[in-house]
Amino acid sequence: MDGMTATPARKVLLAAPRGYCAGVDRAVIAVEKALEQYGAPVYVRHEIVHNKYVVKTLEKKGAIFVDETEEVPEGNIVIFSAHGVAPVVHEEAARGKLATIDATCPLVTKVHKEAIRFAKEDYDILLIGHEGHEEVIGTSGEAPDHITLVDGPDDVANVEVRDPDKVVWLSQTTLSVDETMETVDALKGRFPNLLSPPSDDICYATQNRQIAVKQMGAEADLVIVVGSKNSSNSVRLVEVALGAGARDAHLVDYAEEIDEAWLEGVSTVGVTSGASVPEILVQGVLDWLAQRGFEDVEVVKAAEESITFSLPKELRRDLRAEAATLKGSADKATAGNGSAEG
Ligand code: 2E7
Ligand code: F3S
Repeated sequence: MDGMTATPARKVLLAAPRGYCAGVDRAVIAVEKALEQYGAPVYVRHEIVHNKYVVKTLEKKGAIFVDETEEVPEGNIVIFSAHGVAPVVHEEAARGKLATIDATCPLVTKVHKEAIRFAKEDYDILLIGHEGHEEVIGTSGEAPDHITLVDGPDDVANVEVRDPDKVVWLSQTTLSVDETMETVDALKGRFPNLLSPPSDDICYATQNRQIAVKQMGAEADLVIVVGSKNSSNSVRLVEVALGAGARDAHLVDYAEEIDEAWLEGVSTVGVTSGASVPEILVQGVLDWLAQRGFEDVEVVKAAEESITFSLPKELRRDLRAEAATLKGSADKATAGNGSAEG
């Protein structure tokens, strides 16, 4: 021994899978294709996915993001985000003479269909999810009279149902798997005959990203999750990392947001990204870490993903012509009204 303290080896554990899921890929390509085929502007209701960089990049290409369908001028094209919309939003678009492209993730559509079916069978549906999240608003809108939101295990005590023997639970697709099971257990404590959904509502991408971050969280001193603050699945990855034993975990949109102080005493950094995050942003974080001695990158592989979704079928139609016809018929009706009055 020479009496010197050796610096512990610095390494990065890189989660796989991470980043884009099939639903995000489809939604982002849908906006790009709409811009290519129909030309700018193309309106998008809500952030197409919850990622600042994606939204900014699409804005530069001519997409205009709006909070409400009513903000879109008549005779235009509007795209609905990957998180899904309530039926009233489709009605608003029809009233507003808009041609629509529905970029709702097919796995969200599946949950909407489950909600419609159980409502028809007159079940009380307990939708486990986060209040105010776009996906929950959309799903609840399918059967508002039958759906009650349950926002985590602490909310279970507040749930009221018409018939405790005719209750089913469904969930948002991006929840923490473990916390959802806690909520379901608590619900079963109150409603022993609670029915479960026919298949998992928490999607494959959410589950796989959580499994991977759990594996690395057990080993990492610090976990950096790339994702935006309003991205439910990305926020869950931070929580899962901490729950798995990581000493520290943070959510960042860009490498520039990493605080040098987080690296104090750290030898192993875990890196992952939410389902709405382009890989270029993860690369930025890896470059930032490499510049600080974290050059050694080891991939922690939890699952293979090969699922893809076909693009929204509306992209095969001439939506500019359809939107113009809708506007034309609205203009004619207005002119007709005008001359009758005059
Ligand atoms: C749609 C759905 O856009 P995201 O960050 O959304 P979340 O729901 O996590 O805030 O991620 C992709 C995505 C996930 N779920 C899109 Cl329903
Ligand atoms: Fe769909 Fe899951 Fe992605 S619901 S948009 S595949 S995170």
